[in-house]
Amino acid sequence: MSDTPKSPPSGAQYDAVRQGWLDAHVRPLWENPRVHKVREGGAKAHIWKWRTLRPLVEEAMRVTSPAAVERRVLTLVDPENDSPSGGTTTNLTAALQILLPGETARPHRHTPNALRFMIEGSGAVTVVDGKPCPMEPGDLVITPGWSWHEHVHNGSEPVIWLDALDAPFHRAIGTDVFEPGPPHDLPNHPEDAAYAVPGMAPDLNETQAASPVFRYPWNTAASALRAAPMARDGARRVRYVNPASGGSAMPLLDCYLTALDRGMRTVRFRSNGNAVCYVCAGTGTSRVGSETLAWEPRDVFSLPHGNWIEHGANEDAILFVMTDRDALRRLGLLKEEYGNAG
Ligand code: GTQ
Ligand code: FE2
Repeated sequence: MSDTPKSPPSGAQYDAVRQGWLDAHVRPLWENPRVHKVREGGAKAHIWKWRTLRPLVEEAMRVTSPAAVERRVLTLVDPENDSPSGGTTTNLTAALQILLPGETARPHRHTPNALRFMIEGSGAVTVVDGKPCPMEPGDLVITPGWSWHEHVHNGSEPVIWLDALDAPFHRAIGTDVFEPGPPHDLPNHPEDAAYAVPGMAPDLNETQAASPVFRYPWNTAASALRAAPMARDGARRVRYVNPASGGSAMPLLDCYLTALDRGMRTVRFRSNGNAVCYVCAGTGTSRVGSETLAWEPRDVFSLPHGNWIEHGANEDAILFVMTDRDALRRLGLLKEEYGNAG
C-alpha cells in the first residue's frame, strides 16, 4: 500500500485506462449520458389516418409473394422509434392485417398476447386453441399468450382487422418465443356458453390469467357501453374482462371501449402506461401532451406514457382502447393521475 495518492489519469493516459476497462467488458457508468436524465413531458403521440392507410392496404392486397400471402400485415411504426424491436408505442404494437378470400394464416403460438379488432369485411374466422371465433366488424377476438391460433377466410370479400400485441414488452424482458404448428397439447377450455349468464361462472380449480372466452361480439360490447355510468374523467367506459376473474381479458394487454358524448371534453389524465386507440365511431380531437390529434372513424392513434391527455368529441364517439396499464399495475409500477380540464 502506497501512502502517496496517485494523480488521476488524464488525456492519452485516461484513454489507455478506458480501453483497459472496455477490453475487460466493463464500462464506466459516468460516461453514460442516460444516467440521471430527467424526462420533460411524455413520448410523442402519432395518428395514422384511415384516409392514408386504406389505399396502402389496397396495395398490400395486390402483393403475391408467398411471404405476403402467408402474413399480409402492415405494422404501424412509432415515428419516434423505428428500430425492429420497437412497436407502435412503448410495449404495444398495432398492425393492419388483411386476409383475401380463401387465404389462411397457418396455426402457430407465441408468448405475446394478441388481439384482433375487426374493421372491414365478413366471413373470416380465427381458431383459438381449437375454438372457432367468427370475426365480424366491431368484434374483438383475443389470442392470449401461448394459445394456438390460425386465421381462415372462406368469405367472398377481403377482410381487414387491427392486430395488437404486447410483443415489444416481451422483447424487452426476454420472454418472446414463437412456435409454428401443427398444434399439439391443446388445452381444454369451457364452452363460451359456460360464461354466457351474467354474474355466474363455472367453479373450476384454477383461474387462468387470460379469459377463456376469446370472442367479444360488437353488439354485446356496445350494449354494455350504452348502460355504463360516467367514469372519473367524464367519459363512459367498459372493460373487456376475463369472466372467470373480473380482471383484464389478458394479463399484459388490457382493452376498453370508451364512449364520448357529443360536445364533451374529458378531465385531463396522465399515466406512465401506454395506449393505442381505434376510432369505432364519431369524430373528435384529442390533446396528447403538445400534440393535437383530430380523429375520425377507423383512424388509429397512440397515447404514449407521460402525457396529459384530454379527449373531446364533436359528435357521439366510441373509441376502442388497448393498453399496457394492467401489466404495469401488476408489477407495482403504474402511476396515474387526474387533473382539472383546461
Ligand atoms: O395474426 O397471429 O400482426 O402472430 C403479428 C404476429 C399478427 C397473428 C401480427 C402475429 C399475428
Ligand atoms: Fe400470431
